[in-house]
Amino acid sequence: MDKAQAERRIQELRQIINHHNHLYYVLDNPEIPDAEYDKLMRELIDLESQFPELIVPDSPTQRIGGEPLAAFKRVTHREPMISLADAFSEGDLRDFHRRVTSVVGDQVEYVVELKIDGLAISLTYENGILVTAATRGDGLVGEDVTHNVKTIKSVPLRINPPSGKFPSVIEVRGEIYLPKEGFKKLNEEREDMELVPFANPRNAAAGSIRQLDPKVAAKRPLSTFIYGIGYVEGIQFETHHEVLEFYKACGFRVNPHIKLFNSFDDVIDYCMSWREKRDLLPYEIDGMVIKVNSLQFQKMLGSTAKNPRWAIAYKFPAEQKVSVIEDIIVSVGRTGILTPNAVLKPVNIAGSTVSRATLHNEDYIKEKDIRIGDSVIVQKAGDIIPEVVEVIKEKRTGSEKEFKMPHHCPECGAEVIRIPGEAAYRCTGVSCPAQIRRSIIHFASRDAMDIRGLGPAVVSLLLSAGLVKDVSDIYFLKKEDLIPLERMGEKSADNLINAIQDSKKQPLSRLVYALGIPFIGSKASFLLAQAFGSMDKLKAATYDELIKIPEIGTKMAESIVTFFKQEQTNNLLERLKNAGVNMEEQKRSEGIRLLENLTFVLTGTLEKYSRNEAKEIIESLGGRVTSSVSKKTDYVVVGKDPGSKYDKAVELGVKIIDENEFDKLIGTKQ
Ligand code: 0OW
Repeated sequence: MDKAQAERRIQELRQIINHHNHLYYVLDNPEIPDAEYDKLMRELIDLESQFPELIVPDSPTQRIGGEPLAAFKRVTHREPMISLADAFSEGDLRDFHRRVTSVVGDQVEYVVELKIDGLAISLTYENGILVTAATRGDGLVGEDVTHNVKTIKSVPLRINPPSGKFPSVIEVRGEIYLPKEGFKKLNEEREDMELVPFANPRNAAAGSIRQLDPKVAAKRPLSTFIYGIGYVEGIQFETHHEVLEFYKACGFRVNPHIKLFNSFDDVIDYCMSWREKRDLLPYEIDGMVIKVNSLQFQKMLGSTAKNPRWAIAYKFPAEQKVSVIEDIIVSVGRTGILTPNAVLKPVNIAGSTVSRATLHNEDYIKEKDIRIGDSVIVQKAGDIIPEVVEVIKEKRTGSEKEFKMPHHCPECGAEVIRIPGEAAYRCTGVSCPAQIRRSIIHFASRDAMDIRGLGPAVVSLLLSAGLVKDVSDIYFLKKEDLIPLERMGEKSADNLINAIQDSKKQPLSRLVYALGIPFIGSKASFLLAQAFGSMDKLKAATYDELIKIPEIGTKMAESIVTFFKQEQTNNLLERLKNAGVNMEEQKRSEGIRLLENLTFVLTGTLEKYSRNEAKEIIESLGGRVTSSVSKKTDYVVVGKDPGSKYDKAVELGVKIIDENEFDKLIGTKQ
């Protein structure tokens, strides 16, 4: 295909892809299957890579930005992004209406919108092209988040205004939000990675948009609703409703529940009707927004320093209801943390039946003196999980029972340890069903047994197919078990089986780390493996022996003893041994200070060792590790993608060795 043909095909592809983006992400009404869409995108990416001079900023391929930013640029809004005054009751709303009619008379139309619970965003288009996306910030100065906003498919990179109404500059305002479903999935992933879950979709959206690396935002199913206008040149509007119609015509995503009213009673009825209905929405709203429709009236009403006088937010009350705590049960999260929950007499709050509420942790229960049998006030606020707010002590009969956190995990019976200095209690069961997904993911991870192809998605498939119950089951998987799994072909099944077999040869230090003993990271695992040399010896180690090892503290020693005391730990180790998993540590030639007085510099990513481990090994053999290369450096060890230290070593003529040569030097067999 020559350049002219390519150019025509590229234009055609962009037009088709933008059209399908609009159908799928703006109108929620896709016409073609994902596979066909992906094929079009791949063709466009290929053609643009053959003819890079044809790439333009608003090509659909330009949504995933380049490298992560070092920091955010600041953007001063041409017009302040003011926020809304709040109304909490019908009375507050009628006061607002009275203030409006006292200025513009009683013939006034209102536009009523759902108040999307996300974060406000400003999008500036110059000659139809998106040039800047900025957060609200303090209303005057926000952050430039263009690189992240371009990854949101419902944000047009170019707008095609209806003929005759082409603004040279227009600042479009709206809300970026994370749908409830996406929020739930994101928090599950975060729990697997032992990250703190987001409290609500608003924080999750803000956390996603304020990422420096656009690839992170691109993975989040963020969406938008556009509802406001800021600075504009080259176009006039009479009413707010007209602005919204214009936005729809330009290809923006405008909320379908926006309504126009000329009677304030209807405005109030509409607002109240959404208090219950909102639970049916696929996104969170925390109220309604009422705006005077006429832009001329808006101008007459003006704004205070903080809020417009022509708009108000009606906030849904954080629904509270009284219920009774029938019992307190403990749930075990994916990270093994035990959370006490109140089992409530079912009560309807904000449109949904609530029979559970979180009690957070033991300290929370103590602080509020919550007992089983208490009558309590339960609240469902902006955050998702209902919460017990306080006890109604006057209703006490004396038959209420104190609650004590269990000493054994309710899921698996293993001992529970309280993390000193933290409120949380943690189950130490290595095969605890509640944690099984997380423990297999950890077991197979890169710094542990490094089983390529056994990532979170495949682990979920194995669990839902009932193929694994604890980590040792992976060593008894057969190829024919794997083939029927989704997206698992013959080749990937082979690769996975081989990777699992290969992992049996990993050194003991990796197996110790892979077991996920609380507080024992990869460095401590290495030191333990070096000190005891075999799993049997480590298993038999006493607290006093453990505490003697450098860097093993009391908390760690206690955790190790508790862990190996458990029956399920011994069952698991037995099964791993029968499967042929290595339980010995190739002892470094102990005592012989092989690398006495030698100086090393490490650069690039090593395959077999983390930076820490390599440093430990060198130091345990009498060597030194420094961070910069000089004439006094004896060896520079280079891993993948070495940095400038490699160039410096070449320049100074310092000996350069790769990872295999390093292994030979420290005496490990391959
Ligand atoms: N969150 C919303 C919403 C909305 C602007 C116009 C003048 C002042 C507020 O759904 N539907 N309409 C507006 O109108 N603002 C909204 O959210 C505000 C923006 C800043 C703080 C709130 O999130």
